[in-house]
Amino acid sequence: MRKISLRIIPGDGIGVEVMRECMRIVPVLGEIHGGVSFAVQGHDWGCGYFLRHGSMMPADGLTILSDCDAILLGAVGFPGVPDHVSLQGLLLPIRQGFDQYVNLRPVRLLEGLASPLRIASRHDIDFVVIRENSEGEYCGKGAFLNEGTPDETAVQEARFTRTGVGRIIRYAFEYAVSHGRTGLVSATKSNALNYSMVFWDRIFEEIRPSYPAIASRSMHVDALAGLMIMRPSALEVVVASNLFGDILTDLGSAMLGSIGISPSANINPERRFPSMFEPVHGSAPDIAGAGIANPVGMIWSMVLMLEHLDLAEAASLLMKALESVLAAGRVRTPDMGGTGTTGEVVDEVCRALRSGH
Ligand code: GGG
Repeated sequence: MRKISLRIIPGDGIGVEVMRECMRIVPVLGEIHGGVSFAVQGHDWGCGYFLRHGSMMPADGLTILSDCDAILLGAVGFPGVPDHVSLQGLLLPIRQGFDQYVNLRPVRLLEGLASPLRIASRHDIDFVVIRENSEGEYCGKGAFLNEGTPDETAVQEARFTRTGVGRIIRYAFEYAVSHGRTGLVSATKSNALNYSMVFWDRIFEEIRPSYPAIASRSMHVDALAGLMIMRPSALEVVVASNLFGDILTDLGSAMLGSIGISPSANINPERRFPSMFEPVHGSAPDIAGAGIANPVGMIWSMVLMLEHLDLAEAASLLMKALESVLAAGRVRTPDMGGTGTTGEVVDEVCRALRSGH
């Protein structure tokens, strides 16, 4: 029996209830697989922890997490703690400390979802954003200068290294090759960002000749955002910097009809450290505690986690169960036009998983 050690950080707001409900899926996965069991250990880190202890997680948080097979994270941020404090205190130290330099975010319109876009077929929205996740605009460096004077200035650094840019672009090309994708777009803004994005583009140009079978090109991120809306079928794999990738994938979620749907995987491809899986959505304080948050992003993130753990069959069964529940459309949370609760959607997924459809 293979034993998987999972660490869960529900975090803040709807992260708590979404995680609580989705954890009911874990033993069902063990049941249907038969040869795997999951040991789940939770951590109450987040904004509540910050208000009690003055930090978002303990000083040895990364050491505590380091021996697990995977981390599941709910959501981070809540009124009372500034957003930059919560993000810089929990999410980013894990992503960067564990060198989870790939943030994989599929944007795929599953059957039963209603895109606000006018599209001919749901298959028109099916691409993956590979977001750089370890540096760039999220390096956290900068300064406030001349504070309290008329010359007050904020300087925000964006740090791009040859190693960091090269490995994410190569990963995106390799992803395209291994997933039968034939097109790749690199998001740039080199007209305005005359150092960082000129450098990004230069490295992209160095790497792309090694992948002649992939039709690759560079696009300014603003034009790319337009293309996502006007002709999403033109996209297969997008590689983007940390900030561009974050913004494009919130747009990607909106294309699926709700921010609650999209999954993400923060991956350390070399497996030197655990990887972390989290829905794209945030903590949604406005509906926190109401029991109506959409669990689809978290369930889909669990599918990505199972794939990363080389549990391909379990991943495919869970995805099939999720897709059949969405396609049937009997239970939906309000963001998807229904009146169902988080728990009711999870009940349906567990039922579908047990019955094999
Ligand atoms: N589900 C994770 C979460 O709370 N995300 C909210 C957020 O602001 N994320 C920023 C980011 O992914 O960079």
